[in-house]
This record gives sequence, structure tokens and C-alpha cells, in this order.
Amino acid sequence: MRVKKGDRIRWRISSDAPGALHAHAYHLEARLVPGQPVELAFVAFATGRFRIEWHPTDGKAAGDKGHHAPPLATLEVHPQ
Ligand SMILES: [Cu+2]
Repeated sequence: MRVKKGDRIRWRISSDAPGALHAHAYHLEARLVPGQPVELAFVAFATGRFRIEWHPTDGKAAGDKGHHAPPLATLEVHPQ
């Protein structure tokens, strides 16, 4: 996903499995359960390249791939 700094972003997210979506640098988290979409709205205040990660609820708390897994997506915030 490529956006410009200052853009207003709105994600509507749904999942067929329970878990959490994280964009850590932006302190965004959406907890998802199947059939219940969640909306995240934010302003792209910081430039850079940010990992968007998926953490399944049924994943083991420690010792799983966790933050070392490949990101679900990448958010790129470019200067205006
Ligand atoms: Cu995370």
C-alpha cells in the first residue's frame, strides 16, 4: 500500500480466522473475529515503510513465528 504523508487512511478489515492485525509503528491494532469487520482510520503522519502483521489468536504466545513471520502487507508512506 502506497500513500502520501498527511493522507487520511481508512481500512475496512475482515478475516475468516480469529486474530489481530498490527501496524506497530503506527500503534494500530485490530482484533478480528470471523464475520465482524473492523474499521481502522488514521492519518499517515510518519513517512517510511511499515510492516502490517497478522497474529492468529490460536498461535502460541511464545516460540511461534510471531514477528519474524513475513508481513501480511507493507504500508509505504511517501513524502508529499
Ligand atoms: Cu504484531
